[in-house]
Amino acid sequence: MKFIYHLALILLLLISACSSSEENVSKNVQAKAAIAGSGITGTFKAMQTENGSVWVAVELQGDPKVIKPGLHGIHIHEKAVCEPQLEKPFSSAGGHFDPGPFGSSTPVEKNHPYHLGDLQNIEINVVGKGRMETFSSSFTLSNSPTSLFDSDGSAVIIHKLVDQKKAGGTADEAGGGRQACGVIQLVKS
Ligand SMILES: [Cu+2]
Repeated sequence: MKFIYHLALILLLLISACSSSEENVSKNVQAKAAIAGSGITGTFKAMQTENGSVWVAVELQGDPKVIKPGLHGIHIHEKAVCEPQLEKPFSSAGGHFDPGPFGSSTPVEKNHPYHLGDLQNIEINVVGKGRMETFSSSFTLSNSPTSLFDSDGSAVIIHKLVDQKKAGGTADEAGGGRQACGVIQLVKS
């Protein structure tokens, strides 16, 4: 009887050890993107944290005549396709990332600014540089229904204008035209 008890205990310990090492793997998931647009470059970095939220940092530098000093909207968009040459640059990235149950990726629809991929604005200074750092609990980097690495991937988009975070606002109020884009990639450790 004592033997069975010990065996059960060992099995339990083994199972918990296995599951916690899996959790550690997903906690350490990291992502990056090289952001580029006409006269603008930058980086997007993300890491899944201990509590499941995702740390995000975006750095930009550009010609201040191109990327105007002030606030610019940043969102994660629904497809990993950045095409600057289109009539509407980077429209290939689709709408805002929003795979949730009420999801609609249209920037001008009532779900904005609560799309899962909506992020904080970035402030660009007078010499054309800016940094934005935030946490989001709206998406994951590891495998989940809200993972950025879904079948068509995701991209980060920098907008010409500030995102005024208005529900049901116009396209301009949600940041307007797209100035730069970066395909989000998993960082293999
Ligand atoms: Cu956007």
